[in-house]
Amino acid sequence: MSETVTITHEDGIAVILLDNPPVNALGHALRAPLFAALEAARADDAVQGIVIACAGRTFIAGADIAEFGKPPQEPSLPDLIALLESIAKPTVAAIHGTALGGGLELALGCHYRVADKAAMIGLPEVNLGLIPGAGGTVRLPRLVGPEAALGIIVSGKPIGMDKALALGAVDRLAEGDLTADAVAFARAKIAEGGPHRHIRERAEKLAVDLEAFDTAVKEATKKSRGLTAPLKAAEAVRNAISMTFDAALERERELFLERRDSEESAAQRHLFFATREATKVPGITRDTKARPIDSAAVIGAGTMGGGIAMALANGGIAVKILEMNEEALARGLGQIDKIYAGSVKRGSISQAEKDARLARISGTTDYAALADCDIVVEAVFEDMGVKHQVFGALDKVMKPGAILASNTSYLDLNEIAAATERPQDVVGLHFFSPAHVMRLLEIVRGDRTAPDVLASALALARRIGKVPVVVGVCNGFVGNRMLAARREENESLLLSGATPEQVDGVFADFGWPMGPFAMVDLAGLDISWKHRQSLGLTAPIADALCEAGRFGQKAERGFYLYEEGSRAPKPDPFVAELIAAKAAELGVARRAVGAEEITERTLYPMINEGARIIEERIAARASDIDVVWVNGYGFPVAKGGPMFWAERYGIGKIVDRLEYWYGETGKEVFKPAPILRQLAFTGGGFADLA
Ligand code: 3H9
Repeated sequence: MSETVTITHEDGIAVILLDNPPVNALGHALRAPLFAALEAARADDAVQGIVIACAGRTFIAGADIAEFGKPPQEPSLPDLIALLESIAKPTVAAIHGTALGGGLELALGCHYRVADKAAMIGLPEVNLGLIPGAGGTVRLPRLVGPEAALGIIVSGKPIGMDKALALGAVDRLAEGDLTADAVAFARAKIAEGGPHRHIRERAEKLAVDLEAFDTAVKEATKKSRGLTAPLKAAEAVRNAISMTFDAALERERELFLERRDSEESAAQRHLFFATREATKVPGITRDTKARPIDSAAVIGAGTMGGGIAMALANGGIAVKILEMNEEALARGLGQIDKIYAGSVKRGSISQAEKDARLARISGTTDYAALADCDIVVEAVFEDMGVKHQVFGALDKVMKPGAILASNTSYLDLNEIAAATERPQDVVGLHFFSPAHVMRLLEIVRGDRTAPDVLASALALARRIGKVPVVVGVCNGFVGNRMLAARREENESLLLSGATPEQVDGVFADFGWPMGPFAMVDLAGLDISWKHRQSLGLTAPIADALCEAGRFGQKAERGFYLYEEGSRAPKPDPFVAELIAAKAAELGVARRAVGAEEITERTLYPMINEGARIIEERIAARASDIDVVWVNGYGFPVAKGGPMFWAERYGIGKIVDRLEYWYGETGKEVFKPAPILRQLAFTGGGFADLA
């Protein structure tokens, strides 16, 4: 008996109840007493069977992630499972909530699994840069077959009980009270008299064709995005077929320890906690009650407005889209229909699901029709005058207490809020394009945004499956402001002697899905051209490309050439000549530019801007910036985000090089932010700043 583990005896069955809130993670505080309880039950002749169940909202959700990176404490999870396998009397895991990672592995150490109908099981270790390390890759293939196990382990996605039962991963879905059902199940198994086989004794499902399995591995690991864990997880599952049980188990452990100690896993674990930390917002407590949101309106049916409407409808919210006229509205609604039809065609949603989502979306051209909506999200042209008109109109018609949100990507939210008599109800909801796909949501907190409006925005994000980060008001907020800093040297790098393909290559080597020039080509050069013109800015190379009609992919030429129907960028001698001519015109001497210089002049200014963002409290913490960049801008997951990467790489080294480039160019982007200088001096990390 301990604070976290209790044993009760029910007529020959020992019920071991684990209680380690919030998710019964298998930290040492749970493992040690559980080990003792299992030993006691094994030794007790009065005990004929054992049920392991959990209190609270879930069965064990895995190993305690916070323990990785700290000195290990015995008993380990594999020790616990080995102990379970030494028990001959029937052992039953009673699963509710989510049995994940080490939680499922523990359940696989039992003879049987009884589950609640709404439970989910999975091995999500790859999402943390790990592989299952307590027998999951060896036992699950024996239970459900190697291909099914491969799918579950490499995707890291939990499965529901329909699938789990069909695969044989669980033996029974409970009727009524889960623990009582599991106890009754144990009794029935005792009455049957066995044999009670542990999974290690079941090898029937391993008789598969290895060649076919290897083909399945290729398919399953196709989308690994350069991450190592999915590949290693697949290797471990293959070992379960090709090696003896114990040899495969031993190799799994080695692979797990390798992954656990890798930078990749450290980065992904950082992101796991960072994502959760980002929802803890200064000034908002558990008592801050969110306003109910059942209906929404979106102003504008363009790409952004349509995407936002779909994101909301996908989350089960009824949405009205407002457009200026019937024609624009019909175009927007037609586009939404087309996108959903594409999803049906690809098999990602059913026709019935498409119909249900579309049924939630309606259109109007009349502001008065929006009056009853709980929230309205404006997604019109990025112009303060236009925003003022829209918010002025909304202020007149929306019911009291409705949340007025703007999807602006860089404008001053306080100025937008000033167009209304209710600035406390105004908030920024900066979605990323395509809004129904991209997971990031920057929630912009204005000077007067009410705490319950922020709490509502956070709850809404959760409901529609977005990753929210609350940011303060400044030009471009966190993401676009840092992007501007990253971009600042693009043109001068080219003028100095680098080529677009060389710069993009350095980005690819770092792990970015796309370099800055390929990205501009994709987004369209005309868009940034218009933006520059509105601010009276110029960019000699990009402006010249635009003047030559090279607007990027859509024109089949931009910084690169694109063959008809292809998205593969090809270097273009025309661009090389244009760059050389511009350099000559501007008197810039051309020289060889190395990969290091490219990194220093793109990534370092971005990190420097991130530090300023922390200084100005636009972001509450450095890890919020990492969440923004990984989820919204393709920063490589394996590197944990710009601020995490900077800290691991060495802030001192970065500051030295920023100083150097500041000395060379005098440009503000290189002037090290005071907190970077401070951390370089003290050797501390961003977390020490708080
Ligand atoms: C593993 O098992 C390795 C083994 O194969 C081998 C070992 C040898 N540890 O997400 P929530 C915290 S690897 C520590 O907001 P939800 C979380 O940080 C593990 N802490 O709730 C948060 O704390 P706070 C494999 C954990 O209802 C609080 O619990 N398992 C862990 O939206 C609530 O979490 C996984 O990868 C943990 N394992 O979702 C599962 N899990 O309140 C990871 C959660 O202070 N967990 N916390 O911010 C999840 O996917 C979700 O948390 C879960 C609940 C679905 C369980």
